[in-house]
Amino acid sequence: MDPITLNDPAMNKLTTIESHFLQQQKLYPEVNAEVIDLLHDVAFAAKLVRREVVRAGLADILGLTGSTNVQGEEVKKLDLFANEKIICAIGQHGRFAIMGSEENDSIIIPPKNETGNYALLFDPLDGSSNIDVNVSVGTIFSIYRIKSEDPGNASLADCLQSGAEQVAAGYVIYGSSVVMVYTTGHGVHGFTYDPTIGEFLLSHENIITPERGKYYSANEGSWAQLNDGTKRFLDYLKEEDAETGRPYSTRYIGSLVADFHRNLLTGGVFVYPATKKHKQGKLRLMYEANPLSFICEQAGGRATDGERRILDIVPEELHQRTPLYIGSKEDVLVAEEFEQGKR
Ligand code: P6P
Repeated sequence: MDPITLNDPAMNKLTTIESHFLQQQKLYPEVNAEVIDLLHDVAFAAKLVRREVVRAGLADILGLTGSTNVQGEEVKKLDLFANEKIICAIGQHGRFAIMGSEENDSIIIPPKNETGNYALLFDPLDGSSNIDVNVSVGTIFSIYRIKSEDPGNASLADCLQSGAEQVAAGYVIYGSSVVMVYTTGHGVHGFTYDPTIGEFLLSHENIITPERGKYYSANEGSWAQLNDGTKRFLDYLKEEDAETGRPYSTRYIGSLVADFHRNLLTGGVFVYPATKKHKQGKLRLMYEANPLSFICEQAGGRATDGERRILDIVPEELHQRTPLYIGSKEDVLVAEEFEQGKR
């Protein structure tokens, strides 16, 4: 039998996320080496978080949250565990100037002599309340170049940049498989984790989201709290109209990353508007809406707060919230027309 040759179809290409990062840097020299290093660290942290998330159901055996497990180790809430792993994985290499986390009230500054030129904003484990019922959850992150001349004096202002300033963004969805999706502004690429070799392997190259979808994601249990525009938009999606592919199907998992990821791949729209309970919306601008909006636009989709492009919003607070309409471009445009009373 002849030895396999490199152009043999059987030579299935296995591209690890690390080698993809390096390819991106060669193809796009403006993607700074420090950004690539940070992406490496995030991918590593994701592997550590995955290890615990996939066995979360064993908490009874391992020890309940806040207690100690059979090894005598303290068992942390998984979102706090994820938070610590990401901070340590990023912090240990001294590659960042400042971090902002959904779990930390204030910013995280490295030791003076261990700093880089970038800010990392992240939600370590969004939807963590779903873990107990084995629903997919996710890590979401944004990377910005700081504005401060001296990285050793980075401040909150270096975090409070509009989403359009992001140099990279991504998420990890811990579901039936674990997938990491990222962009450096040059397309959107997805990698599926192979636990047998401990690598994220390229599985979704250059993701493009459909112009129009067939799913909508909204918590209609909040109907009484919704404004008239949102109610009319949701009613519109339920009407029968073959030409516009209506009625759409409802898909609402209650875990942002899971709903976003499905809509990104299949097409659809996710709406979390301002409600009577969440007057500014529930979702966070800096480490949920901005990173997902960067990815969505890179994949050909659209993301607004019903009026403004999410990436144009100038943040005032680290943990500020925003209404979010995100997904297939045509669906989001229709949502905006209802929100703005044009339909
Ligand atoms: P509701 C999870 O708690 C979360 O932050 C997002 O992951 C999710 O999209 C949203 O809240 C669900 O909120 O009000 O519909 O339960």
